[in-house]
Amino acid sequence: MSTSNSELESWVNEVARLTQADKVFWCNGSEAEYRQLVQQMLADGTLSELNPETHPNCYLHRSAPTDVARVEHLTFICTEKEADAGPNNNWMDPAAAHQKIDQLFAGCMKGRTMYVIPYCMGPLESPYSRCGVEITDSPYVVANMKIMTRMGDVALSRIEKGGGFVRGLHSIGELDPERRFIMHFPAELTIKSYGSGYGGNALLGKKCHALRIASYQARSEGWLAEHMLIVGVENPAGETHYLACAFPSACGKTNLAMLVPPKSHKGWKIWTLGDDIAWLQLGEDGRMRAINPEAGYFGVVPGTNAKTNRNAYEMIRHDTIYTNVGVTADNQPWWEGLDEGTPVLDWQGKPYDAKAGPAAHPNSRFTVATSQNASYSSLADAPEGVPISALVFGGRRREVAPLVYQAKDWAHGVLVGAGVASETTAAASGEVGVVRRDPMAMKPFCGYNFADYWAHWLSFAQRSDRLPEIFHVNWFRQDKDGNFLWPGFGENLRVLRWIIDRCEKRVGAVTTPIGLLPAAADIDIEGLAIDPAVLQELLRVDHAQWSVEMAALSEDLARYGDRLPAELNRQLQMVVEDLGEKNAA
Ligand code: OXD
Ligand code: MN
Repeated sequence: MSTSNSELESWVNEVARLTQADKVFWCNGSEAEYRQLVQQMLADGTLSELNPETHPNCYLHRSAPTDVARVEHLTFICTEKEADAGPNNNWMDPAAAHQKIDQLFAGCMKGRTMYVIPYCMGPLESPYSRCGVEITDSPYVVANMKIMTRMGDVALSRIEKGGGFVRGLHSIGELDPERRFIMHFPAELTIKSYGSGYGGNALLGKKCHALRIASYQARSEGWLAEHMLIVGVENPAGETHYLACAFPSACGKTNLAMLVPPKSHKGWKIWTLGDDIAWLQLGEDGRMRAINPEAGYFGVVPGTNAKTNRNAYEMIRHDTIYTNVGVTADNQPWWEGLDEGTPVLDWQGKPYDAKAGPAAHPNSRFTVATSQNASYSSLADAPEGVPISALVFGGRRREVAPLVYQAKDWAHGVLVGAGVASETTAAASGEVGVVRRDPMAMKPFCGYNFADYWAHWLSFAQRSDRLPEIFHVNWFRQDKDGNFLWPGFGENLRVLRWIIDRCEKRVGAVTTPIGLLPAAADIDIEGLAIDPAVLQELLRVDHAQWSVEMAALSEDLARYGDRLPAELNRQLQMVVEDLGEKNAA
């Protein structure tokens, strides 16, 4: 017996029988275990060591070239009724899905070691945390899970105290895109993932558990599992406000979470709690509190440099696993946007040829412990989480969405979240650069029907009158020639300040049909070379464009039919009517 939890013990035995693994290895989560796994992967070529002088304890993993991103078309939510998964998900009947994927698992670990990884999502002592166990045949997954979660003995002992666990079964299989599925069985708190070693498909604690399964569980338990970073903004007087912000993949969540205040902002500090996922619960006082279920960052590498994100740039100079970056002649990791060094090998290990493509894959990643970040907040370990002042949605939009606006109230904020849309990036396979609706930045991650999810969001208004204010931001507005209108990065603090001032009722706003906007004078632009006309443009609401936007949103919401909460339609109609009146005026 490796555990006193008989349910876990019998599941592990059952999986060992099905997969015919050579050995079963229970991970204890120690440093020695991590080092031993790294040595094993260095020996078999799964990892290579990067320059130990410049990048101590940093390793490079090159994935299979066809296994570089999440695969949404192969990701399924398996509920008894198709309607419970909703039009936002691919659906498969649970019995059929088990049968299909178990055939792939049968015998797949012959000659391999099966690792059992007990993990805890969230601080070990927090009532908001939830545990899981991932079984995998990939030591790369074990090493990444060690960085991304609280795993091993500490998690196992929490599981053994009771409270249940999510079962995640993973095999890299043959890494064959034709034999690949990521399946979720929310009612059984079970995940089965076959054929991919890529983070989002293989590190099951992350997207599969902490978002898809957790969002389903959160609905029945009265909380929210969201694709949000958590950041603390401390002003020179020492007051800190916490914000949870949802952006679609690769829209700069990691950069915002560890923003470096610009020189003009002496005395301001940023505290990072999380860069990808927030679990939100109502505290006893009616305020919303957030924990980050993760303990590491699995961030996009390209574009990271000392100017765009100094904290990230520095934290990935040691004790980091790199996946799919290029390397320089002296074996340092290299990626597009690094601003130093020259690649000699690309992410596939081939001689670098600029004409043949980038050195680093656009979705190349770093895996690093959150505690390595200079702006890390120790409150990320607080069992009670942090109180959230504002929820902020955003997307990558060349036009339409202004720099920032505030929702009129909670219900309108739910509509604002439901209306999030963004130009696609390399984080998921598929076409890059097209506008895609991504409600609450959860399109790939909501484990149930969006209509029920919005109803769940709306229901919070009945449970508390101290909910956070809701905002929408867009750092990505461009002029006709494709130049960004807003400098972004550290300067985004100026927008966060307006958001906080609104929460504190320290500043007014201009009412428009889409929500409340700042007066240009209320965005502090001291020390910023920005033309006042550009700021006006950033804060302009183009009614004709917004009418088109609302029509597109209405069409999208109509896909949810009768299940769509009437309140969401009512909110939409109010915006549409307001736009109409303003157009007529
Ligand atoms: C991620 C994603 O990996 O959103 O965080 O794709
Ligand atoms: Mn993400």
